[in-house]
Amino acid sequence: MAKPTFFTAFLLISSLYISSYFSVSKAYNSAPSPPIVSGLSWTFYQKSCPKVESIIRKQLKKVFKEDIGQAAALLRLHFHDCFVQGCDASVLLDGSASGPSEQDAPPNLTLRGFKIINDLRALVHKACGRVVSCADIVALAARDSVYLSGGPDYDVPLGRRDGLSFATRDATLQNLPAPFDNASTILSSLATKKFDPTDVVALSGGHTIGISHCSSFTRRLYPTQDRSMDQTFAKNLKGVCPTQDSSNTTVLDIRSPNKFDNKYYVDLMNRQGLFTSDQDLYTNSRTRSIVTSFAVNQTLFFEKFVVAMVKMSQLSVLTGKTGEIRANCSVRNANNMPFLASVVEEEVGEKARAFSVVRRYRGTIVNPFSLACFTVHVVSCCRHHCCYYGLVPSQRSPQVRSRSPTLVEPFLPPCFRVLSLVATVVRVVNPSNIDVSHQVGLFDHAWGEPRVGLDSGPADGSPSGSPVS
Ligand code: HEM
Ligand SMILES: *[C@@H]1O[C@H](CO)[C@@H](O)[C@H](O)[C@H]1NC(C)=O
Ligand SMILES: *[C@@H]1O[C@H](CO)[C@@H](O)[C@H](O)[C@H]1NC(C)=O
Ligand SMILES: *[C@@H]1O[C@H](CO)[C@@H](O)[C@H](O)[C@H]1NC(C)=O
Ligand SMILES: *[C@@H]1O[C@H](CO)[C@@H](O)[C@H](O)[C@H]1NC(C)=O
Ligand SMILES: CC(=O)N[C@H]1CO[C@H](CO)[C@@H](O)[C@@H]1O
Repeated sequence: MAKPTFFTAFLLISSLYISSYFSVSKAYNSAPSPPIVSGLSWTFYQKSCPKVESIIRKQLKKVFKEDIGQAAALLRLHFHDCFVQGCDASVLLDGSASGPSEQDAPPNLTLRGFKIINDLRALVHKACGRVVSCADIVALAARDSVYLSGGPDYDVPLGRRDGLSFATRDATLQNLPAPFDNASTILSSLATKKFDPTDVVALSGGHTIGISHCSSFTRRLYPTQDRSMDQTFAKNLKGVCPTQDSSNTTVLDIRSPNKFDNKYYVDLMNRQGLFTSDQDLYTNSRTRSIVTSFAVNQTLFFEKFVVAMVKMSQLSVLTGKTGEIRANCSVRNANNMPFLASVVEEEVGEKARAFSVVRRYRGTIVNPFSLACFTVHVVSCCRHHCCYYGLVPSQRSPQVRSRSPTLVEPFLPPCFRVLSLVATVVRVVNPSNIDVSHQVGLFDHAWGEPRVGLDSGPADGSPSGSPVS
């Protein structure tokens, strides 16, 4: 008995050793991280998109080299996304396409960075297909914004899905604290999302980078000057914002406006916080000592910031089969007219190859919908090796059925989902004369045996050749 026990213990110890070895790969992971919610995971895209994080980081390095100010934009985007109905990328939904959106509510007046997110989405989907959610891209972009401007690097749990619905204007106003709020208001508002005072002070440290418009703080200057504000600081701000409604902007952290560091807390100790919501953290007795501790110890700030960010990044996330993976971060898939085109574009691993097949048969394709259908089919077959299993189970060939009656099923879902979507679209838009399964069957055959003419009828029942890889 001793032997197996010893062996088990050895395994346990060595695996502990290994996991602790990996967990220090990022500097701040040694700190206790908050529990991750079920459905999210640290390795979510390990198989389906192993490069997602390196693609995003590489691209953002490029973007920030041009304009480091964008880092702040992306960090704030994630904050707004998560605070209003959860980190579900609802903040990205384009109002003009599908009704009122978070972008149109007043606190979002100045959100920026949407294009960067959509560009990242395009890069990631080009590499992996439509598997990574916009919400995860936003969370990773926020992390990289922190890191690439000098802050801590940390792991982000992944697996968020994109929301289907907009946050109303009211929900947005209710969930985002105002810069005019005092610390006790902010503390109780954030407590409803399970943030403690340390989290609140750490998260506010996001204001160590970025800019603000005059309107967010001029009521501290006019008509009477806020007495908790340093005189010289106030005088300079009056220069930037000569009137209450000036449209100018200024930096949030005067000491190091583009660097993610702990200087924001030094600002607060010098009464140079820009918003009431910032400065009052140093006035309030529950948060004052936390501000001081971060001002004197950047390592401590980084550690607490990471904990709070990982918490924030998991607020009311959608996981599993809820929500969707948007093909365009600005619109729900259901409202996305070029959706078919983008499915085609993104599902393709070997884009050029698939399109050359499409081109070959273009002349025989009766209308744009069957073209889309065909294209999607070819493309998803290339990816999922499901080429000649047919569209619907009843249409599967006897040969396929007899060859692998059960084996067929595991192959079906990815291909089938895309195809049934196409079938639905075709039925809705053009109900009269398109027999989708017939056409797909036909093209199955053409794909397996190119020499068979397209006019030889449906190939269903005569699959041959091996799956295309
Ligand atoms: C605690 C409550 C918070 C309030 C009241 C607040 C308020 C604001 C306001 C009013 C602005 C300026 C908008 C403008 O006038 O252009 C701003 C900017 C910003 N906020 Fe917050 N915020 C809060 C929390 C956070 C959190 C938790 C983060 C991230 C961790 C964050 C990150 C940022 C960043 C990076 C900017 C600069 C954006 C840019 O340069 O485009 N804020 N915030
Ligand atoms: C904070 O603001 C709220 C709402 O405006 C107010 O009721 C409260 O008295 C303020 N607290 C402090 C300590 O100033
Ligand atoms: C905007 O702020 C700058 C200083 O940052 C100042 O020089 C300029 O005059 C301001 N512009 C307006 C229109 O007030
Ligand atoms: C700063 O904080 C870190 C992290 O909590 C801690 O290990 C370190 O001892 C602190 N440094 C000082 C000088 O207090
Ligand atoms: C995404 O959707 C928006 C809004 O409909 C549109 O303006 C934009 O061109 C779309 N982007 C792509 C890449 O299709
Ligand atoms: C930049 C931007 O989108 N600004 C809009 C934000 O929302 C207000 C309405 O609340 C619009 O007036 C702004 O044009």
